[in-house]
Amino acid sequence: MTLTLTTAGESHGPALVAIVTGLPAGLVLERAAIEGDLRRRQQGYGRSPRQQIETDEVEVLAGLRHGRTLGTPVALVVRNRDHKNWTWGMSPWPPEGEPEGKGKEPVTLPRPGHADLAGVMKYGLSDVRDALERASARHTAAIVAAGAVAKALLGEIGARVESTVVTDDLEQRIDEARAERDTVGGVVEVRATGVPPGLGSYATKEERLDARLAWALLGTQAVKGVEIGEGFGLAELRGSEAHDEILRDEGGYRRETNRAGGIEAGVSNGEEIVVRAAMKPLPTLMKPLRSADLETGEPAQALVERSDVAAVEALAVVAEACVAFELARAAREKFGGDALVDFVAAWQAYVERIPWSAR
Ligand code: EPS
Repeated sequence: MTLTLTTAGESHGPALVAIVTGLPAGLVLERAAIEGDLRRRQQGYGRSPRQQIETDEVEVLAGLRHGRTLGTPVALVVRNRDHKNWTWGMSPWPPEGEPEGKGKEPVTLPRPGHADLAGVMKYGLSDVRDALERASARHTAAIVAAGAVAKALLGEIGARVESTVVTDDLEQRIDEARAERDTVGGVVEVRATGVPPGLGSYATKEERLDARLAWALLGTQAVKGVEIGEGFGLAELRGSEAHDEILRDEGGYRRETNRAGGIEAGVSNGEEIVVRAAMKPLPTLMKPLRSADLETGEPAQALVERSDVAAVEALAVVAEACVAFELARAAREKFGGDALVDFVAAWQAYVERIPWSAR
């Protein structure tokens, strides 16, 4: 039994879609919890005026009845309110009869750092819009909706996932960048408590929990680096300084330090899971970098259009969703169960067997 997530949707298309399979039957989902996370993702200092257009809400098309999962695929939809301005430009069918609107003129000035140039070459496109629409971080709304579902499942076994921005003086850096018509990135941290030892496995690469978290985070727009626990800092330390000594008391095994970030050999060790992700500065610049026109081959400046100065606070919420989804997936693999009660009973029997108390 595993959890899967498939998403579809373009930034200015009609909607984003997330389909989650593998949830047990009987899990209570709350609209307010999902929409609360969608709103959190939209907030944050430095976002673009696009966020004044969008007020993300979730629609559930399948898998839920009266607020409880049926054990069948759950289909979540987040509509793009901005689509009303793009009904011609992003029409799924030839836009005959649609009033002309945004997206009519092909984009031919690829932005360094975005999917634009690699996308047109890879897919044989002539309009950069055909690449950028799916590559857009608007997609992360679907990830956050699915992450909220994963958090509901984790809550049933006492696990909780939170995130924060760890870059200092972010607002000041954003103000400075905005004044210079530039963008900034930053670093976010996700912490998960109450995660039992034994999620993931050292048996194969695919099962390693750290690899799965890194995969999920690096698969997110603008993320260029991931570290677990002390991460890159561990490379500077001696072994005697780097590892978390094992202590035992009446509560079970515990550590006084957590440099491993709660994962050893690809397996959760019962300590808090600590993961950081580094976000590059956003590539749509008001003061564009050099590029080349796709039609003429002539030197040109990259596309300039509405953009965020920073979306680091949004990334924190997205990273939280990614980590929650991967932890929930690993928990489904470990505890199974078609009904939520079976899943919870398997977790309970396991944590009673092992000398561990939640942290
Ligand atoms: C994005 C560009 C901007 C962002 C968008 C991601 O969109 P637009 O071009 O419509 O102004 O606002 O992010 C979102 C819409 C969102 O909800 O996060 C990009 O190119 O990645």
